[in-house]
Amino acid sequence: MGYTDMKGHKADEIKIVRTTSTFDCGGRCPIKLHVRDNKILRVEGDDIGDTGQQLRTCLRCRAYRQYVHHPERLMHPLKRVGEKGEGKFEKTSWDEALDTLAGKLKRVKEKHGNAGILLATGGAYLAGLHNGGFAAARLLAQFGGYTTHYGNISSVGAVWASLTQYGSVMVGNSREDMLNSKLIILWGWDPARMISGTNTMYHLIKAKENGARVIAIDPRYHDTAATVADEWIPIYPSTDTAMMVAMAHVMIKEDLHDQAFLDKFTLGFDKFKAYVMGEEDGVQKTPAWAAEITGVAAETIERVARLYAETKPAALMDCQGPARSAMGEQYNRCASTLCAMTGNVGRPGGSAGGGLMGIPIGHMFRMSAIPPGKNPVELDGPKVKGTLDIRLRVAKRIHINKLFDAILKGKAGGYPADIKMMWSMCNNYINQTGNSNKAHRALKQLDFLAVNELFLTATARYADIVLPVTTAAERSDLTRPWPSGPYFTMVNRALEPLGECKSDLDIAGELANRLGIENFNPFTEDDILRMFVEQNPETAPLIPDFDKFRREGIHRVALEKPIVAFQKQIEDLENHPFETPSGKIEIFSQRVADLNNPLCPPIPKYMQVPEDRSDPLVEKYPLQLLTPHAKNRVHSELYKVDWLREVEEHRAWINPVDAAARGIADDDKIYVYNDRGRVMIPAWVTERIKPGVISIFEGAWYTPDEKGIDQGACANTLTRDAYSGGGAAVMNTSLVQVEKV
Ligand SMILES: Nc1nc2c(c(=O)[nH]1)N[C@H]1C(S)=C(S)[C@@H](COP(=O)(O)OP(=O)(O)OC[C@H]3O[C@@H](n4cnc5c(=O)[nH]c(N)nc54)[C@H](O)[C@@H]3O)O[C@H]1N2
Ligand SMILES: Nc1nc2c(c(=O)[nH]1)N[C@H]1C(S)=C(S)[C@@H](COP(=O)(O)OP(=O)(O)OC[C@H]3O[C@@H](n4cnc5c(=O)[nH]c(N)nc54)[C@H](O)[C@@H]3O)O[C@H]1N2
Ligand SMILES: [Mo]
Repeated sequence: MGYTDMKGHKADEIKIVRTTSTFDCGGRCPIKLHVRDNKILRVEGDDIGDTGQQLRTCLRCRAYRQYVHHPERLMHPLKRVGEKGEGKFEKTSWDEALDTLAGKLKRVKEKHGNAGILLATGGAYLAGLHNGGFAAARLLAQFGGYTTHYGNISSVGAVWASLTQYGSVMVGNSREDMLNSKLIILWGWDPARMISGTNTMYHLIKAKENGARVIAIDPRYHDTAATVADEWIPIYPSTDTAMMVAMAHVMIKEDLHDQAFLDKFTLGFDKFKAYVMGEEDGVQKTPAWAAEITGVAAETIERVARLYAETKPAALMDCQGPARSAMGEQYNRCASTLCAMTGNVGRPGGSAGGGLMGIPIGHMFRMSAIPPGKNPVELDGPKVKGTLDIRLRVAKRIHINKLFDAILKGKAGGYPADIKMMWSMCNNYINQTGNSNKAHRALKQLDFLAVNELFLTATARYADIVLPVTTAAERSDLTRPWPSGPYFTMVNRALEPLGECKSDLDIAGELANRLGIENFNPFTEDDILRMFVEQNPETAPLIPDFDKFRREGIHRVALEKPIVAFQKQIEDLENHPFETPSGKIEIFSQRVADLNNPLCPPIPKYMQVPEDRSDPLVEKYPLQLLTPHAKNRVHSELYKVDWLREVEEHRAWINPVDAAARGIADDDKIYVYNDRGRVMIPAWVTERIKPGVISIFEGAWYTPDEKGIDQGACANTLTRDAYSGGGAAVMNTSLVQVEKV
């Protein structure tokens, strides 16, 4: 293995390790790390591979070397010596750090009971089996239990919608199926930036070259639109459902919908129709009605409705950004309803909607939360049937976007426990959940916080103890590709742990010894991976040779034809019913009706919500704030990497009309603020955003100055810690005002 590189390093001094990262990213890139003297020299991308499919590495994995060897990476345990949040720490030993954490766990258990221990896991733990969440949950369950959160902050809206409508979260087609589409509607979907499966953009460009017409409906003229769209339709945030409902109106009125498909495969279309045509509430949901709400001209809505109904097959691609908002799940449900009305579900070149885009292959583990059942604190919770999501809600958990509110208010505020301490890993929640200033107050108040981290993040600054963990370059793991597959990836240890870093698994093991839990890690990191692949019904039939998989870091699944979600159901409903209670696509859901929650209508509906344009608060805060994901980071990860910072400066997108009205020129420093907080950020004055809307990418680190102004311009300084009826975290429904600094 190896070569002589430009600096004359000899081949035998360099080892090449095939691996992947574990970022909570929309892609999963196979990479080759060239390593010498425990240092990554360079990062190489994927080969063509035995299925002829090259999975091209994007900018974030290309910067992996700068991330792993970053000068600010934590190299030894820290204990806080300054105020919480101030960032003053001093070096401590592993023994002292672990003794402190173990001692605190024992004291809280004794004095307040296990429910006082809050375990916060995160987005990042989803990407790797050995990332902290699973080991810590196992440990704390054996220790008598803990309180934790439910509702993935990422995609609950879409999960709720898909489970309601289809009874399944595997609602996506493999991406090459887009080559069968004649029309592709990117409805709040920007895969050039958020990837959505490593090869998605490749197939989307191919589809375009193949003659597909592409329309983007988004408040922003995003990178994907700029690359492939024939048309951009700017829309006000949180109003998509109104446009979709009006499209249904056009189809029903002009008899463009596929009634035979609806009769055979769906339940409750008549109820939806009654709502759309105004029989339910006296309001006809016409294009003129929707134009007022959405800022999209009535003629445009009519034209898109006709085009979508008459072009076969057509793929309406809704995603999760608009769903991460107040009533966000209605957008995904309504998209699925349009997909059914046009008969595109289960058909090559069509789509099922639902926002998740997962295909049922390449998932070694599907957990989007710690599974219920093993945690003693939850065992006496009410027993309910229903989807995992519903069971988690009643299992004495806290909604993820209410984590800090729960710390502040405890049982008196209606939460399941009074939180005395928090152990946090694989997340940066002060930064990534709504209302960072409230989170700041909660973390100031909290008795004790321990954080397993790679960097001194915004959250870690409040910790009493910070435990330095290894990157995926320093350990072995299994990872999931973003749900497009079809391939499996393996993390191969390329480096010995840097500094004094330890893996989350080892940290849990050493704590177990201190808590008197015996035989906690009977298997090594590597044993677990082998057993997982060889014994898992998802992977065992597909990966016949673990050692080869391990060597190559990737196992690609050759597909004879594209995978199309629900194709089996559409071809043979009798033998393959949908996994819903009725066995059909549920446009009306009795399960939801039974919840009796006015914020959870049993058919998809447009509803006005706080902080949309109809809120009187618009007088004070006239701009709608969007908080999409940045191309040069994964949330708050990679924030410190210089190469990636150079890619794009953190600036707020603002339309020239809104900028001129406030005397703001391009690159001026501006304040963006509302009652929750104030950030300072340079302006990017651009016609790429709809007037009345401003956009700040999520993930920049919350950095309040002494006046409380967030100099880091974290988007969540401005968002609410709210969730909608179906559980979607409200990240894209906030009103703000802007002024020049
Ligand atoms: N580079 C990068 N890629 C990532 C991530 C990352 O942090 N960085 N994170 C990964 C993760 S965990 C996830 S969950 C996914 C997230 O993927 P998404 O949820 O799809 O991404 P977002 O950027 O939030 O939003 C997508 C688009 O929706 C638009 N949008 C927002 N609100 C509305 C609305 O009300 N109406 C309409 N029509 N459009 C709206 C935004 O302008 C944006 O263009 O991305 C993954 N990929
Ligand atoms: N306003 C707004 N907010 C959002 C969103 C939005 O669209 N708008 N998107 C939401 C979405 S989709 C998501 S998924 C969440 C993500 O929310 P988080 O999961 O909180 O975000 P990350 O920045 O990915 O934080 C992961 C942290 O884990 C650390 N880490 C990485 N690997 C390991 C490991 O092996 N062990 C340990 N112990 N730590 C590790 C990283 O250094 C990083 O600090 O953010 C949500 N927040
Ligand atoms: Mo996410």
